[in-house]
Amino acid sequence: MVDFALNKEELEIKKKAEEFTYKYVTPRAQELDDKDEFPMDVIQKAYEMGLMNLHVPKAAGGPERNLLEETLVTEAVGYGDAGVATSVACNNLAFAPILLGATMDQLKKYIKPLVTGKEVKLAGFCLTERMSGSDAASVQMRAVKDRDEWVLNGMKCFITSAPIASLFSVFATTNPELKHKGISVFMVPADAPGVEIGHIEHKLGQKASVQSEVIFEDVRIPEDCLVGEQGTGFKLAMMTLDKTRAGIAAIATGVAQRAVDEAAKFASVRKQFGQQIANFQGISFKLADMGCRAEAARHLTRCAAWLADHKLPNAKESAFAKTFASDSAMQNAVDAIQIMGGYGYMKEYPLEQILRGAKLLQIYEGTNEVQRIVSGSAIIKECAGKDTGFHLKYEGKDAPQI
Ligand code: COS
Repeated sequence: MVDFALNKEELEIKKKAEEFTYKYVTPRAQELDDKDEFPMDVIQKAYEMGLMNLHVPKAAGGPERNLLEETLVTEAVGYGDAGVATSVACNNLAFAPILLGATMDQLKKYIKPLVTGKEVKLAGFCLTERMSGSDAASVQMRAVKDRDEWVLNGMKCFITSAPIASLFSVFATTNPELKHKGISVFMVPADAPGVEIGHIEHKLGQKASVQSEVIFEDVRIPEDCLVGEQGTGFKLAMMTLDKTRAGIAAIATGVAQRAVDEAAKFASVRKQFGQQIANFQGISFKLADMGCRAEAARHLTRCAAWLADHKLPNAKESAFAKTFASDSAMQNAVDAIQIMGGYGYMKEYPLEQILRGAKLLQIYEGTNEVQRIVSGSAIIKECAGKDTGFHLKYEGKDAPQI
């Protein structure tokens, strides 16, 4: 049976996230963009309202909610500000490989203290390096075993929430010759000796999230900081991204919907040629396409999340959702500005900031080109040997070569 209705718990968390956005995010979005500072008070509020760390199991101090519920939260927060949504969601990304690979004892020791205190604690997902971006298997950061400790050396870049993080999930290789099979994931406390924050990035948009380099110099961590088996880090990274790309798609859906709503509101009050511009088909057809994109993005996103929640493969659907939703967010922001004309381009209106924030959605957690590699190769695999009912007229040596 297909059921598009949300259940009671889902509606409750969605409502709570919408209230958070309405009260604490939307009214502050322009100020946060101007200040370019991490909004700790806003993220603390999200934490207090139970909108963070959603997947952490109850036994490790978390609320043990599912991915569909996470997408409801990130869509609602993304509607107000994509940067705040990225900061609210950053722990989901950093914790995911740990939740996938660690034992309950490890979760109790390393994750529970981060999710049960009064103050919000943040974590960073350290995969990307200067020379290892889309090609995630080419990680250079080294991990060497020394008796009962791991010693880490290397540098990570563009790490979300790094300057204010308490814990990092770090991908490092024990043997670069093994390529992806040499990569493992480690939990590294941010205050471990040898961990330093490097250059802090200045970005085009999403100013309410912060990214920086993290430098690891002879960082010694106990052997129980290794997550899962040695050499499983790349798989854990891919499994993580299959989940979290649905979360990014949800932020993008929120952005796409906001652009529709602001443009429709403007078109309903703005009068030209003696009537509201919404009456002109040049405007209403554009709004129709924008609304269709936002709704389609929402369905793709929820489908990708639903599959993961039912322990079904979702790599292709997550990639579809992330690509379509972020392209839609960008297109809707551009179209909304066009509908609003000169007003849309001005800083007094929210659309120019929404447009700058939307661009990053097409880039982070795997560029949309990487998403197309993932979904394209899944399609080719699925179609191999598929009988479509169309058969070539000639067989054997006379068959046309295609
Ligand atoms: N789930 C589980 N395992 C997966 C997987 C998935 N979704 N995708 C790939 N794997 C496994 C493969 O099965 C293969 O395992 P075996 O060697 O045991 O057969 C292994 O991982 C390597 O797979 P593949 O050859 O496809 O890896 P590539 O090096 O070609 O990389 C891409 C594939 C490009 C998809 C990957 O590097 C990627 O996602 N890059 C983007 C990284 C990213 O998103 N960075 C942003 C960081 S967060 S801001």
